[in-house]
Amino acid sequence: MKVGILGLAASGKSTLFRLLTGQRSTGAPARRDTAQVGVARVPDPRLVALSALYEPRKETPAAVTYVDVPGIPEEHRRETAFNLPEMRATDVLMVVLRAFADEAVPHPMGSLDPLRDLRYIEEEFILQDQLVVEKRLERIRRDLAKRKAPELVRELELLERCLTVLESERPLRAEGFDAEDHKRLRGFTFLSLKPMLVAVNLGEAEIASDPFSDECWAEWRERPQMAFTQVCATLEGELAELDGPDTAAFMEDLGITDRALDRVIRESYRLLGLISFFTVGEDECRAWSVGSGTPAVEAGGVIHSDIQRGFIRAEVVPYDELLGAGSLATCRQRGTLRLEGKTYPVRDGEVVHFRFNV
Ligand SMILES: Nc1nc2c(ncn2[C@@H]2O[C@H](COP(=O)(O)OP(=O)(O)O)[C@@H](O)[C@H]2O)c(=O)[nH]1
Ligand SMILES: [Mg+2]
Repeated sequence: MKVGILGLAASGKSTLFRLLTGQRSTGAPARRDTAQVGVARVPDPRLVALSALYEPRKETPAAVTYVDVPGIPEEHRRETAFNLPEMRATDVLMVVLRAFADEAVPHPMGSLDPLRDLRYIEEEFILQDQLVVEKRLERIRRDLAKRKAPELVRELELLERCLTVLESERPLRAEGFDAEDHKRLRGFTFLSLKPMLVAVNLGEAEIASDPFSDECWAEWRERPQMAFTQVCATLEGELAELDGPDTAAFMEDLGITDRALDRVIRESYRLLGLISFFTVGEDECRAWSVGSGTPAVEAGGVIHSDIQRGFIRAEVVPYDELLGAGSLATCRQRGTLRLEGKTYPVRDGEVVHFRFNV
């Protein structure tokens, strides 16, 4: 599961990518030929609390993988890198919109207007998808003229529905396809079908402002499969240089209560459709990622294929019950530790202990 970072040139994508994935800036602007891939740890106070209880040798949070596009040469700055195979292979798109002013860094459109940039980017997604659909439809019609395959007819109908949506300038993510349709559409890697996280990159003077308060954002904020957040890349960079008590003091001075990067990572995780369950012990306390509704036996398989193969039972307790009780043994006594079978859908925030036998 990956999040692709997209946006116009000089919106702060690479800067945010480095900050999210904990890579130090080299100072030089990144102008690489290949997409960069990096991993961010998902901040989770529940895991921190469980670790405080168990004092394990190792604490392992969940992770989100980010992909940054290569630098775009000057002459192609308006033709964004949206169509790179690395971007198509992602599950969520994080669109970075520039709202910071800096005369030393020219904006490719000549002025600051995050909503205009978002509209432009969304139009680009829709256009790219439309090209893919039209090409495939042409092919299907040609094949159908030769032989009437029911599978092809179904695909034709689905793609015609997609075309109607795209021609009315709407993204596919808003269309509400069912699971079956999603499965059929997956291979096309449509850009406008991917959930979208909009991250407005603010200037330092604006950090306390809400860039989405204007009326013109209202309609966007109601759209499905989207999330909106703001961040100030330079400020997050400064925070990353500090540690411990310095950070807290600095944040207090600025009047900010939470790290924008944490918010970005958490929203990314949510849009990826992932939930966390925990395993605990003196060796390791760990958050594991599964899709919402994943049956216990498959959740066990995420940890080890042996657990899936030899699954007997899952012992399950919500993390806050465990924190209140102090140990799994006490939960067992209190009757809050439940025994669940293979098909039990694991829920966010549950501590799970798998019993298996191979
Ligand atoms: N003032 C200011 N400059 C920024 C901010 N974010 C990025 N930049 C600068 O803008 C330039 C382009 O940033 P970069 O991350 O490479 O943009 P990309 O082309 O979207 O990957 C760099 O010189 C950054 O230092 C910000 O929040 N404030
Ligand atoms: Mg870049």
